[in-house]
Amino acid sequence: MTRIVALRCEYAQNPLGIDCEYPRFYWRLESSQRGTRQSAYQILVASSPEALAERTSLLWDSGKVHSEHSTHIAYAGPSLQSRQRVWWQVRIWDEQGQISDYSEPAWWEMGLLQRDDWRGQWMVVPEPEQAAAHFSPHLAQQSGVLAEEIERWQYIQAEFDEKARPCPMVRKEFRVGAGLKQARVYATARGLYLLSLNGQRVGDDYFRPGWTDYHQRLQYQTYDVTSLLVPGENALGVILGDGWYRGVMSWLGQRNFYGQAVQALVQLELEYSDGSREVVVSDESWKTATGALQYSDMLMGEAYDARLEQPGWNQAGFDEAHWQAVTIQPLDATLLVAQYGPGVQKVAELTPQQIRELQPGTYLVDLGQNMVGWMRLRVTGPAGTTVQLRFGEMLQSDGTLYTENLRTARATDLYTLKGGGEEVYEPHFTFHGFRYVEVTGYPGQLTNEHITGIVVQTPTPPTGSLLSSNAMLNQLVHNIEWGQRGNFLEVPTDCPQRDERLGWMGDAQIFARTATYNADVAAFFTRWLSDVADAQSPEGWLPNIVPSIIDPKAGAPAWADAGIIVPWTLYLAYGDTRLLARQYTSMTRWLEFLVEANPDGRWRKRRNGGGEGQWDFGDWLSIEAETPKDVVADAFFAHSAALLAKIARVLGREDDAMRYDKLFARIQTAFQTSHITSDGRVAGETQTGYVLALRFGLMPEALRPIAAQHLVEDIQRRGGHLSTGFVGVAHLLPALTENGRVDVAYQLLLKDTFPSWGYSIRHGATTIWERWDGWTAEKGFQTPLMNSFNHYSFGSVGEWLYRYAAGIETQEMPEAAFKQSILRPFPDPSLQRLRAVYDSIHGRIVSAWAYEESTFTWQIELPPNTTAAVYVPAAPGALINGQEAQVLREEGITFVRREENAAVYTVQAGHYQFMVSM
Ligand code: RAM
Repeated sequence: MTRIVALRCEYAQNPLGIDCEYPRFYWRLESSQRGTRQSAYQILVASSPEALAERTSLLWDSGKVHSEHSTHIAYAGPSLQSRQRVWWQVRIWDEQGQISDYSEPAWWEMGLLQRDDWRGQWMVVPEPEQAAAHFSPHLAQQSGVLAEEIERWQYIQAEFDEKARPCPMVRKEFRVGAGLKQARVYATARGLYLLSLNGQRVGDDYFRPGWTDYHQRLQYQTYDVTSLLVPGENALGVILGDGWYRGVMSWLGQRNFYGQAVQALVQLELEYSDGSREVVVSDESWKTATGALQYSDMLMGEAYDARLEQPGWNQAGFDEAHWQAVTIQPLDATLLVAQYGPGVQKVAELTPQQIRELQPGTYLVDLGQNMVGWMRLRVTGPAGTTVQLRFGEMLQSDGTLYTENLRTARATDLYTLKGGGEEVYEPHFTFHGFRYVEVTGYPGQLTNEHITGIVVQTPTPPTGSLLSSNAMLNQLVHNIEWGQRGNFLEVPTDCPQRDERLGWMGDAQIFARTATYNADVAAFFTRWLSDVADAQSPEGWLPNIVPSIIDPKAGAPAWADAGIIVPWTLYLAYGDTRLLARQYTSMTRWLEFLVEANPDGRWRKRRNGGGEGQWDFGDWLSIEAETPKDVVADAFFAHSAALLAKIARVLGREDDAMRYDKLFARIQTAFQTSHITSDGRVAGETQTGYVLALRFGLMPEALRPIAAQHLVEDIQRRGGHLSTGFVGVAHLLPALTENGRVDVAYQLLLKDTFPSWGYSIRHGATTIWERWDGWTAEKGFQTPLMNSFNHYSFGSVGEWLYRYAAGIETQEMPEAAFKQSILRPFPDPSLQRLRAVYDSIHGRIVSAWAYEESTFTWQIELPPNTTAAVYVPAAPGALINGQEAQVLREEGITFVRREENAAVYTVQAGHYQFMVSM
């Protein structure tokens, strides 16, 4: 019997408050039988669960649709109204025409779709007095650091101290009558907001309304607050933080980037059983004051003085006589959009592995894991005692906290006790990237019970797990996953700790495919890609950073190209053609903008904004190798053209596709003429040069073997070490594997001498480092000017682990998203066992192989409603399950052909085992 599970709408489980007119449905099939397939489906949509159950007055009945598709099925019923909640379920016919039961019902609810649905206004808070700063100076001056830079950091910090302001609170009391049926809050802010109702926090998400370019798009959130309300008097309370809106941003120390004054917009809608409605909105009747939050800044940290709390401020009956009136600004709702995907949430708690007392009252806490979030502190002591928490990723050689690499980011939280019992504190509007915490001024003995690491991120449900017989490799996988966890916070950030934390496009594109294996990042990237399109300049520039806060007209090769590469990657992983269509204008504008200035197929103009070269990164952070920037630029010019041709084809735009094919051919020729010699050498003769030429289809077919040989020789000359930077790294192992040198790929993977992935692991890394030489035994730390220990780019080797080592790959056309998988592992005896599990959008795919004496065993699992081309690695003459490859016959398996080192089969959904012996 086939069961239908995992119903999703716009990638979410029962989303509340969406503004997508024709949202899309997703489901998965569960079956214990081999070969289960869907031959048709029927979707029902109704206004209530009852109507759905009775199948009467349905809003939409798709009827029986003959289709195998179970993803991205768009709702096609009548337009839905603001606030409307609808219920849906689906049944399917299997391959034998058997009808399944209907799934459990699921729902989605529309947000506010019309501008005039908004009745609230912006509440602007009068600027409160400046907060006093009370820091203990800690910015150690160390030799080796550019003195001027330190001075600049100190200047920015001092300026912060001068200008930091307490976080305003706003409140409003209102009455709820009898017979309340349901209530929703629609809210957003310029700044960050924390909403409470009757003293209780609304929602479990953080840093709302999230980060978009607030000048172009501002998300609002929808919360179901029915259960928080009581008949009679109630109170709404909002605390406002600076956040991205006006807090300190980037190494430039920008402040008030989006605006000067924080503002809130709140609309509470009450619906009674008799059908009547009431609405409580932000207007001039709200009152404001400040309280315990002295300041809260994402980079600098937070200061909270519990003595200044205003108990009961967000509950009814509070005396607000001393509170001030807010001022009002009319609302233009044009920029408001519903939040897409979930907001930042707590995803884990970490207990310290070790707490050392450095001196009386000063402790050093080691969480054993470089993480992103904050600490929850429990403390008992006299009123007025201040506990200081400083955060860092590493320790200095004397065992004290290392913070210089945070640059301007002071990353310090201060909590001042109110006294009178145990107090529990967590910061509100800041986060840190750290493994170690220095706690100063703690009254009493600090133990594990008093301090806990709170890990936060934008929720992206894990979809991948990879386990091998090699402990170092397992740690690498762990580090890749934690690098992703720590940097998928609202936007794909480069790093989470120093004064940067920006949506660097180069990092995003190189890591995106790995990210899709590790976690369900569909909604996360879908949202961010609308920011990418927003960030495009009128002429066509895509920037290097999105949201764009540095230089909007400065698209560098391999950075700006994320605007094409990431949508394509999402298409591969999730099959999202609507996303491709949505981004299409942005992608073509970018490429045409380049073509216009570079008709000869060499990307020489429009490469770095002003042309000064400052934003032309080349193979960023490569090690002892300098790939010519022209090679990188032309390779990505070609790659973007090739991808755009594919994208056009997926979208059925054959004319465009042919045009971009031709463009690719032109760039390819230009590349070969300018950068490739007749004996297969790529200008610069670097690993990155070779792998880009090989992987992007730029190396003439006949020269591929010799080019691959040059690549391998370079690796060997370096004692089996890599030299790739951000641009080449993800392509290195795939290039070797595709060109017959999987052995070398494994050598690089498993190496632990410098430079290698293993080197950082041998020295205790728990996340991926920004630089191969972030720390070395010979030289210690790299310059603090740029040295993050949680930067995912080099973790992009994860893609190779899933796609090549384990061999879990999708067909691209006519469909992607593992509807038709290609299971083709590339094992190597240097690794005894590997098991990869990947929860694709169609369900679980498993590939697990092992070398056991003279047998190679491979187990696979394919989800219902999918098929795969399966490549069993077997040399000619080898027996598969005791039989010759050609004659192997089993239910669900069909022999297709013999390849040099593999027997190819078509396989239906199910579990299979292949034993290969000579
Ligand atoms: C660094 C960032 C990022 C990289 C750019 C070029 O400052 O951390 O990782 O993409 O530079």
